[in-house]
Amino acid sequence: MRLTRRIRMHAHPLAASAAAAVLAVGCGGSSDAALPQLTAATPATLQACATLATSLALPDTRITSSELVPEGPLTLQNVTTQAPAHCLVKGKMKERTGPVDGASYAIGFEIRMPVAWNGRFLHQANGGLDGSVVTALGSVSGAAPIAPGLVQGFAVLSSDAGHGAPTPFFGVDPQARLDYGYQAVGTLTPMAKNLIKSAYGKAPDRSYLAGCSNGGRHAMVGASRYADQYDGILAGNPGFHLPKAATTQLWKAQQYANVATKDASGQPDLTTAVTPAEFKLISSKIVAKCDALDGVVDGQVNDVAACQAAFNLQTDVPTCTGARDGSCISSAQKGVLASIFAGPKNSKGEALYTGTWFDPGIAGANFASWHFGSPATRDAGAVAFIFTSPPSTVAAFGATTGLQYALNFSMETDYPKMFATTAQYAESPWAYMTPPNETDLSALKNRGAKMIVFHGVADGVFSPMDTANWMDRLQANHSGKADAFARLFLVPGMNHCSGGQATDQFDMLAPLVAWVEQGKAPDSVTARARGAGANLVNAELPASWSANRSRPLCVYPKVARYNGTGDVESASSFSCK
Ligand SMILES: [Ca+2]
Repeated sequence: MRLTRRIRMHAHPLAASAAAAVLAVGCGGSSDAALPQLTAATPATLQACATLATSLALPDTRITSSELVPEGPLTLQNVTTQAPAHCLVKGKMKERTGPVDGASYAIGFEIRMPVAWNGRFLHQANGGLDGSVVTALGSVSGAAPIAPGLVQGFAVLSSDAGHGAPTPFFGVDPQARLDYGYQAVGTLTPMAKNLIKSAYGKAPDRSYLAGCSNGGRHAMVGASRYADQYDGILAGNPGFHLPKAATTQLWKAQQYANVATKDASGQPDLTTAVTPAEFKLISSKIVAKCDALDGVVDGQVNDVAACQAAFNLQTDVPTCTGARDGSCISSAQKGVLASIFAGPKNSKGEALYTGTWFDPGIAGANFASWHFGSPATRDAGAVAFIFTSPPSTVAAFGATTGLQYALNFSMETDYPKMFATTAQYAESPWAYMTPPNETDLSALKNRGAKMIVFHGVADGVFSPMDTANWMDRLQANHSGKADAFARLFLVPGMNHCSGGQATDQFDMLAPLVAWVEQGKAPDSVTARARGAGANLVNAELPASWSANRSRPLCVYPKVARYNGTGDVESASSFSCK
């Protein structure tokens, strides 16, 4: 309902800017005549590689290796990509010993620079808690990208964001917190540009910052803090309000505990709160109510806003009269789910984070893992050490379980610690984790840079509604003309960065480059299902979908609607309206 109201509110300015964009694409000109048009990058060839390890003298930087990697297969996250010949440089910045825990810290990185370079720098921002240098392949957009950044010819940087393990304990170190929050990106960027200049004989013509999840957060923070350093920003399923999202995960655990089965020691097994069969049931009822709203019954719900108005958890899903057997949802479960989808509130009724949407993708395994597994295994430690000030101690945290930490976390007295500072921890978690002035991207806009954001509608941890709200506020703060430099694409059915019953394979990097360097503003991006024959098959696709179903992803708040004729499996039969 709220979304519908917002769309109406913005209908006029959005329609106007969309019309301008269509004109601009037709003319091949800029999407907004008032904004500068950045020139296109030009290719170059690698001039130096192995010698970089000894020849480079960059501030606060130790190059640990540099070697030429021949063209060949590169496997990352179960996907094998044929990578072009490239120079792989590894190193560390700002090596130091932490004053609190005495541990060794550094900003570890690698950069992969193709022999045949497109003239562009891609800063691959990584997910989760960081803490490992994920292979710098540039897989930053959608599930299992066919042509990641390195294959497209980018020089790609990846880092561990300032700590060497993907665990939350670095949060006791004040500087490691800041590096994770934003300073690693700021420290690495000039180093990477200098390194690229040494390798090719020229600095990158254009620079891009991209990632999903926490990587999407890095990208959104960069859009605010480092707008002078980047020409294009790509933020997927961004955790740009991560401290609120993580504490909400703990709150969810508290809600689910009310309807979960308890083990012999009295501890709730959260996975029993709503079973996979029960989520599938709810998903099927959402499909039944909402599928046709976009003009075609195809198992996909593109009109998210209309669906929120149409679907009613209480009346559209059968209420159990006896035992739970997968064919019904108990009244108590409905109460918990209604509360969780509405979002957390404290005892004063104040919203502590945004709620989320009902979407068929909530039946996805990834959605369930965020709701039931993550609070105890991931969010508890992250909140204890990184998102509250002062951080917990290893001894105190070790004295309890992750689940108990989650269940005992007070939304009244613990939640506000994300805004706290101490003499030792001088910036609050909220300050270092989130984009300052998040709805004022004037610096980015005014120099001709562009930003693309995408978000799966069935993300189990970061609310897509929160991201859409941000886009609404960005529009309002930029006189309804934010589409000239920032666009949001919702991905119906998609879970956190990938998965779910969705067309979740797409490339937004190339469209971002075309927008930045040629003024071709993207009105839609084609996405594909990963059925049989895909490079990484999505086992959750309904059997009724063709293996290579395609759909347009649309600029929010437009949605993909069936044209009334044409192959239902093809994106060409749909239009963004
Ligand atoms: Ca449909």
